[in-house]
Amino acid sequence: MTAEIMHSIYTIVIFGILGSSVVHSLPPEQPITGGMLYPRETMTRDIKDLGGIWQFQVDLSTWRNQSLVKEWWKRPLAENVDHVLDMPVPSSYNDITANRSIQNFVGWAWYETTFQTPKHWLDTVEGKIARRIVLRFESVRYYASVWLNGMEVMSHEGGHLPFEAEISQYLFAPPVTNRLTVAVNSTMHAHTLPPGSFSWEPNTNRYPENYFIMDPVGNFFHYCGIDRRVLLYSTPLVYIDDITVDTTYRNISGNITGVVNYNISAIGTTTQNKVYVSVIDKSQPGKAKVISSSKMVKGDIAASVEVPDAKLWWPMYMSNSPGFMYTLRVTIVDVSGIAIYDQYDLPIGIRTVRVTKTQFLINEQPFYFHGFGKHEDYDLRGKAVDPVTNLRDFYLMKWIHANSFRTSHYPYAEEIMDLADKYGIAVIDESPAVGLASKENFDPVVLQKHLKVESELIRRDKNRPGVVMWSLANEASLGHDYSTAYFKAVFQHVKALDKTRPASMVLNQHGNATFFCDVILFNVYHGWYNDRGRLETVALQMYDDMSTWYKELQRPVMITEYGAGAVAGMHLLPSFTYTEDYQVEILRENQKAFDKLKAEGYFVGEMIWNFADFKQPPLSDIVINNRKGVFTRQRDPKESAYLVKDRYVKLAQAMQQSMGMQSLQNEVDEKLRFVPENGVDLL
Ligand code: BDP
Repeated sequence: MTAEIMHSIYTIVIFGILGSSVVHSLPPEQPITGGMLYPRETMTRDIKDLGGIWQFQVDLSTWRNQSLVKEWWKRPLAENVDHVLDMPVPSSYNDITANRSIQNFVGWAWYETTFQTPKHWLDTVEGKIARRIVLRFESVRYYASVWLNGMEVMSHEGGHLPFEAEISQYLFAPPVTNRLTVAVNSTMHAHTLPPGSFSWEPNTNRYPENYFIMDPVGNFFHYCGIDRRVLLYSTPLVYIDDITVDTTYRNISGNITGVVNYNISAIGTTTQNKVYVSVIDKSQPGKAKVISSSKMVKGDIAASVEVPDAKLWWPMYMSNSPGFMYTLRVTIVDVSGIAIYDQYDLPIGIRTVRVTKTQFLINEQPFYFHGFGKHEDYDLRGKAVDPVTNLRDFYLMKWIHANSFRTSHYPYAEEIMDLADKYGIAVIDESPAVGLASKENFDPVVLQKHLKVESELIRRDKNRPGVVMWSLANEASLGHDYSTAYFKAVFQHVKALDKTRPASMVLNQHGNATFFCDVILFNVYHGWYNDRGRLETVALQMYDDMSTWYKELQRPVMITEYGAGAVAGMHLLPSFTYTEDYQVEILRENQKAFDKLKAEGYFVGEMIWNFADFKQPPLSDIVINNRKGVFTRQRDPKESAYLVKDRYVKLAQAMQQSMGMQSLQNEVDEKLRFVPENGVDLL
């Protein structure tokens, strides 16, 4: 299906839903082309961050369409509305003001900023601008249309993933100021990813006139807006467009030779250009190890480079230098080898991943996941990340001795993924396909969006050693032929795009589509969503579930969500739901089952739901947040954090021992605070 058709479908759907008879021509959605390498500064590339305080206003007109009818992008926002608000970018817009209609806003929200183009970006050679200038959004949730100086530039559907366009032709030269306008729409419905529901309430005795209700799927708050960085960057006109790396190694009597296979596509090159590729070991400043290869190119090259005495990328607790990263430096030069056209530094790790019937192998060694399902969710900022929270989360993961997390329920910011690579934290990288339930959610229109999202995600994260598995969906309904056909197509697509990683989806039920999963990832809340309060059933039921999965499908099995809500500071003896005591007991009962399953040899990991409390939509059974975090939303530990730390230290230690490393034993006594009781073992 072409981008134009997809775009017109979207246009009809979204305006159909909002009841407008006016169908507008929005800028066409960008097809999946180009590499969209993460903007990194090098000697040939520079970046201008457009973050800061932008102008903002929402279109509260009855049909939410007056901003489009009146073409707000044609004039400064302040000329279209009574007053404009200030809004930080990046940030979700919901929790910044004191205004409920902004917190829950559904429809078009308008952002505007101004900037000057750096003068040297516009230098010309033979009358033509000599640089390529790109405008990039790291994520806008959910639908974005972008205009520069009143001219349409691009649109993009789907949050959490980057999109960009070349904008040289729309720019004004300094001192004239450029005006950047972004319209964001957060309407979710049966054909968005994730889906939502949308209904009009015609009974004016009970609802205000023209009242609609939009409920997104899931119990995480529907944060919207420009929630990641907005960057302008420039490259030369001859430039490196994409790099795909796949690594392996030879191990001859402990002597490791890394093999880095690469595919590079360059734009604007001719046979007068050469590409140099080097692998740089930055851990040895001053005497960086550089292994190079070079080729004549025009367009794409595929080749490989060998790294003698290679240091492999390992997750935490499998090596004394976990997360070891090399730099793959790609340089385009002229035929003399002297004049540099473009240079890009890609961080890479050398490692392999493979699954057997019973094991998850990293560098051919069994890996046991012990970590968390997370959310991008923070006070005030909603889904916008910042370096402070990012690092706090990684320090906490280190403190608690986790070795992994899942990007539940959507792709996380690249800044987070960078830290996972660097610290040796294994990531299950999830798409935003959470909660596909009704037949409509499996419609061909949604399938096309799902395939596109997977393409965008793999394009973004394919080179990350920390990403060890793809999760294609969370808790989809699987009981129908149409859902089997749907997932067959999504799995085939992902497997064709990436042959180096296992692919799976997170399950909460059995069904034919489970057959496509390389690893069984299962969510279940014994003692919470079923048999609530009956602690003595938890370990038995968890063991029964997971061993049944293995018997049925004969492949590695892991738990991706289990847990219980606990309000920090609330205690009762005996424990009761929502106390910290009950959460501790639920986790401990589940963990008894995990120990037994692990001993049986096919159980490959455990992830708690959730790392931290997170904001929910208004729900009846809890105050404000989902309280299943072992940390509060402000990242302070609950009692359960000490239980988990006790367990994860021991799991880390077992992993070190299996790798023949010096164990953490000497640290353990000092680190543990929570000593489990000697209860009756029900297994
Ligand atoms: C699981 C969902 C997760 C929820 C969790 C819960 O995958 O998104 O937050 O339940 O209810 O089923 O806490």
